[in-house]
Amino acid sequence: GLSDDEWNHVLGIWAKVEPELPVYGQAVIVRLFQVHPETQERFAKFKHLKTIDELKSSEEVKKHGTTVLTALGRILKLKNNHEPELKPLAKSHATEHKIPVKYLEFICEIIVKVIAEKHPSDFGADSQAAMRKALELFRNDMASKYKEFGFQG
Ligand code: BLA
Repeated sequence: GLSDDEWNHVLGIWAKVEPELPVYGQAVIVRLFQVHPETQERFAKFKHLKTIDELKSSEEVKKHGTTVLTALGRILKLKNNHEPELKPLAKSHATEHKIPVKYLEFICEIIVKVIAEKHPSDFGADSQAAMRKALELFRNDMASKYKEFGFQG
């Protein structure tokens, strides 16, 4: 787990992200699809979006981005006790969406980058390191739940 100090860093920057969740969510999903186009193919509902302008102007992309960051925020706020929130998410991702752990790594790295771009002065080295650690904990616990649901990830 993370220390109290590390969680304070994580939740401190998250409090700055939260008022603009849809803006961050949209930026994260658009970037994910740009940098790792194979991830877009996992979404039946986004297959018709071909250009960057179509992605950026899609209300559905913004909505999905908001869903993702809302769920992540709930998990982060539970700190080291995120199991109840994580389990249903791991289940859907293992059995329905079948999202490899590698893709979780992709999106987590993009989340850190997008926050760093939008909050250059509030997201220093210590905060970034703490956020990376929290996201690693999230991914590791997703990966072990995946295995419980019979998905190798
Ligand atoms: C759907 N993803 C969801 C849902 C939530 C999240 C809450 C809706 C409920 C559910 O189906 O369980 C949450 N998604 C997250 C979180 C992250 C995220 C917390 O990306 C990352 C921090 N899911 C992934 C990744 C992909 C992905 C990396 O974690 C794609 C590469 C895909 N999530 C995905 C898909 C759906 C989904 C395909 C269903 C979308 C739909 O058709 O509505």
